[in-house]
Amino acid sequence: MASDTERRNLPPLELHVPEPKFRPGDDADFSDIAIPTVGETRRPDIADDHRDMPDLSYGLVRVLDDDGKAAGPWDPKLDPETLRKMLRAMALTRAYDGRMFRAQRQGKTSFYMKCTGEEAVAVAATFALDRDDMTFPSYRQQGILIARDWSLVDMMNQVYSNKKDRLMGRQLPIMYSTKQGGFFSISGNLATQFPQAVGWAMASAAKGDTRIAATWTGEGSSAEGDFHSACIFASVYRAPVIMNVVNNQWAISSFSGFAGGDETTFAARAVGYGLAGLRVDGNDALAVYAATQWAAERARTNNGPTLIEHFTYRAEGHSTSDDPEQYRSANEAADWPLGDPIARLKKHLISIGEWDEERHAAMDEEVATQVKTAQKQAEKNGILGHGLHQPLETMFEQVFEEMPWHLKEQMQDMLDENDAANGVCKTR
Ligand SMILES: Cc1ncc(C[n+]2csc(CCOP(=O)(O)OP(=O)(O)O)c2C)c(N)n1
Ligand SMILES: [Mg+2]
Repeated sequence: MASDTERRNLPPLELHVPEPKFRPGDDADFSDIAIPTVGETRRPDIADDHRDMPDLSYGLVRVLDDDGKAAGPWDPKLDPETLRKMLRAMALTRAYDGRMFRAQRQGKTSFYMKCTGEEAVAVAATFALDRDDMTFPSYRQQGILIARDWSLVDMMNQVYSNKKDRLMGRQLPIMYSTKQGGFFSISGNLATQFPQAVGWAMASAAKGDTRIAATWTGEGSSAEGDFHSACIFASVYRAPVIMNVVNNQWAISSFSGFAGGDETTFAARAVGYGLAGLRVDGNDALAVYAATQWAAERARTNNGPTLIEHFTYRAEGHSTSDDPEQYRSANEAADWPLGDPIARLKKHLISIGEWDEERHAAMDEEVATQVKTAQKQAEKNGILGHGLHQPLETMFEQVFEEMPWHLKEQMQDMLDENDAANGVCKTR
């Protein structure tokens, strides 16, 4: 054992507290981010052993170069019609976000979250999945529902907690849930969807089914214990699942360094857990598509799960309750070196002669009208700004098959209190 005298010669122990590189007022400079050229990150065979591909966790799968040309081994070589559909779904997602954000500012709902700059992560991945594959999203993948042509009116009914809200006002606005849409209920408890997705995938395999699961979490949430237990289960049982970490650099006001992003890549966690890992340019719709297609094929052929890090940037605030100007440099979004996913796919389509500025402007108008029309229809069912549209009892119902006595008692207390508050007199 060291004596006190020996200890005196040791430096005092220190903790490292990560600091973001830029704060409000600083000029953000991303020139130190290593961006491999298109084609530099190889594409292994889908049946290759995960032990033979640790380099993929440190590379960056890219297809679109700065001029909008598609190249390299990951080019999914999609036909122009599919590319245009993907572009439209991303533009519709952005238009929907813009409209719903404004609705919150107008007092029509209490809360909204945009996915600006991250549209490719959900939309392009959904295009690469089968319609009946099961998705376990976080709150920033509304693009999945839009890519699956889900009704915007139905989504808005949930945001407005109105009388047609299929969740009957029991969820925070934007926490959609639809079994028919293959879209698992979003949970406010971060990362819970990860073990749920792995469990669903294990059940699919146990039943001899052919459907796979895909799940998404933010990089900040990947520091939760649930993320890590999900990785272990996925690896041990080779569950048919795709696990996406959306590294948009920020978790509200905490930068990615607090989740481990300063020390290594998020994809590199795959190496430690014995999973295939891919690091992907999340603003390149073709790269997201190609990586998801690779991982889906791998899962579907019993070659195991894949952890995909989507390297992207949260271009706007965390939610309607956030003001990013308080904690990050104002020019970060505009200077993000991987650009904007919609602008990049548009440029690609133009470069192959399958699109032009006029068609793009017309598409933008069409999606804006589509969203406006849906909004009018949804508002006929009520808006949250006008109060509750569901009976208070729904708060207690549909949880237990048989409501336990203590909940019955609490429900009655609530109804009595509500009556009293409304001046309803009861004679016994
Ligand atoms: C278990 C848990 N911890 C904390 C929160 C509060 N919270 C909500 S969103 C958020 C940030 C998550 O950031 P990230 O995972 O990077 O996802 P992003 O918002 O960037 O998409 C936090 C801390 C929560 N909802 N649940
Ligand atoms: Mg984040």
